Amino acid sequence: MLLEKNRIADFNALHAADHKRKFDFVSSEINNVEEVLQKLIDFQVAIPSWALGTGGTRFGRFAGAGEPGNLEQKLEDVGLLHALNQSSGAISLHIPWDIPENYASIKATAAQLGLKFDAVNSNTFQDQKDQELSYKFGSLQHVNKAVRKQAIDHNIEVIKHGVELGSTALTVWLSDGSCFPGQLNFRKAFQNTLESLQEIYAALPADWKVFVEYKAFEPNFYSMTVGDWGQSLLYANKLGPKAYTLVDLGHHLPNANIEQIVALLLMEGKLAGFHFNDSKYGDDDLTVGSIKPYQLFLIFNELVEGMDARGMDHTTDLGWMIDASHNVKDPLEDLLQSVEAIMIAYAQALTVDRKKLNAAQEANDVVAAQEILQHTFRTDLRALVAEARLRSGAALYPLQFFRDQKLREQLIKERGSKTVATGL
Ligand code: AOS
Ligand code: ZN
Ligand code: ZN
Repeated sequence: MLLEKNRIADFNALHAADHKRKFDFVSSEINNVEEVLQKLIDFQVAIPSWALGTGGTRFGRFAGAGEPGNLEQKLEDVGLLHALNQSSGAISLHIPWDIPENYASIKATAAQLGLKFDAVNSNTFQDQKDQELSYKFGSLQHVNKAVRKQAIDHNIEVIKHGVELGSTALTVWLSDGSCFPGQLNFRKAFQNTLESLQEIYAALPADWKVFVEYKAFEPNFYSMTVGDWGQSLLYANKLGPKAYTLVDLGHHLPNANIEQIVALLLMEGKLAGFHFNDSKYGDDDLTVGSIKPYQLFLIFNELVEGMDARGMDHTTDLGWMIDASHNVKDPLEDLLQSVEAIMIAYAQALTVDRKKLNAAQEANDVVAAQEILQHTFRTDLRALVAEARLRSGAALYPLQFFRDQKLREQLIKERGSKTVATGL
């Protein structure tokens, strides 16, 4: 579906006066408003290709209508999101759920839509049709060297796809672990995984990174071989300078202090980036900011503080990705909400009075420190984020635009009502 530019301009014109009133009010409260706006305009979050179809649960899947049926259409969906918010200029592919057959044409489509290829994801947590050996008892950790080799080769294959498309990172998430005590020798599982990762690492092109994603539990429920940030950081440190720890917000035991983990990984120069989502109980993959928006803000607060302290570039030095998908929402609406939540948290973090916060910390003024953070968190910065969109040619209110313009209805007309996106 092609969206004519003037549709967005017309929509924005309709809402211009209302927006201006809100923006003038909020910008009068912020001293470095132009600088903040530029950072918001530059910031891009990658959309996972597997979130464009209605997600399933392990009990069932209720496919939506007008879902993308192939990679080309997935790119179109992300292109549409990007046209609406100008903040989703990248897609993260999952092999073999996405098999780029004709690189040149896929790249041309992406370029036309203003999209880059973010980290590519390997998949050794499922057996594929016609696969020789099974991953039932793990992949990179497997007791059988032949299974490990198959999983290593797959990862190297994924890197090759990524190279063709212009990606520069591989994300490895492993479901490896055990379900029962005694099933696994922890040390051997770790060593096997490390050796396997070393072979993958050796295949990385010079300008590539590998992101090691950890997860506390599921699908293995007794132990996970990359179960927490400590384990991931061990691997990353042993592997070398191209290896980093990836934080998926849903992959911690309940109540973990994720913002502190982020601060320390940044300090060590080992933070890869994020899989953003939200959760109430486990790896729920809910819409970003839907459950714990304050936590999201606190994470961004550490990110901005830590990245600025290290002189890092907010846009390029970390991988910003969403990993959420839902069963009851329209996937595109869900993703618009997620990106919006990320932008708001980022805007808030950029406007924290850091001098005052530092002073409060140095003086052990606990009350003042809390006031500073909560003052910012409770300031409504939605108009600031909308202004950034306006300036970059996006829609002031992407979700409203999506609904007003009946974009899903249009996709259903083009693709049909019985569609199932490939993926989970
Ligand atoms: C799984 O829980 C992880 O979040 C991975 O990032 C996974 O590859 C992704 O969710 C797609 O299944
Ligand atoms: Zn993830
Ligand atoms: Zn997950």
